[in-house]
Amino acid sequence: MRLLPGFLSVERQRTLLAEVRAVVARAPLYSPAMPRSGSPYSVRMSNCGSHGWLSDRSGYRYSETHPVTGALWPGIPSPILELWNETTGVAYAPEACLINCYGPTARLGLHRDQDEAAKDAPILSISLGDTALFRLGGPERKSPTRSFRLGSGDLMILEGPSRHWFHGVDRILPGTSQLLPEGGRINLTLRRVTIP
Ligand code: MD6
Ligand code: FE
Repeated sequence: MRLLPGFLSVERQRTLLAEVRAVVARAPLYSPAMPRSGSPYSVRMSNCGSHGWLSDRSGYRYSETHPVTGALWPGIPSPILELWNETTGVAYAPEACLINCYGPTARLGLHRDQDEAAKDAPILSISLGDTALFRLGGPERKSPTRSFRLGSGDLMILEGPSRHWFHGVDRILPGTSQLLPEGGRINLTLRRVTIP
């Protein structure tokens, strides 16, 4: 795992936020449902890129289209693509950018990201807004975990073995950032889906 705390200047965070707002204007945040149970996540989601990650009663998958509007996802904005090129060290482009939006009480359970055919490609995480208490474990659900804060402008790259480690968001710390006037946290995860 590679943590790049404070990688983004406030100016760069604002640029990314404006790009995310423009994406969400075309591809609105929706409330995904858990496989089988259909219970809703506390996190709202959207995507940009040729592939968008979805969760619903029938399972997890990548789709070219928004589950509510049926429209193709907007492209990944160039300031976001540039961050991938600056930090990951891989020559291929990302295909999916999952947008996770947290209110003050939202959380994300321990999981692994395993729906990508490009299973060893790095995942770049970009945090904006309120600080998250992030938990990173190991290769098995029962592996020991440690938790640390992800604040606005921090980047994290899961690569190598850590690409397959369990992780989640225990909670967010309301009022820790001024970036989002409405409060809360936005996390972007950039992924390669198909084998490069
Ligand atoms: C989040 N992040 O920070 C959730 N997944 O809101 C993730 O689930 C995640 O940060 C894969 C790689 C990096 C991540
Ligand atoms: Fe994840």
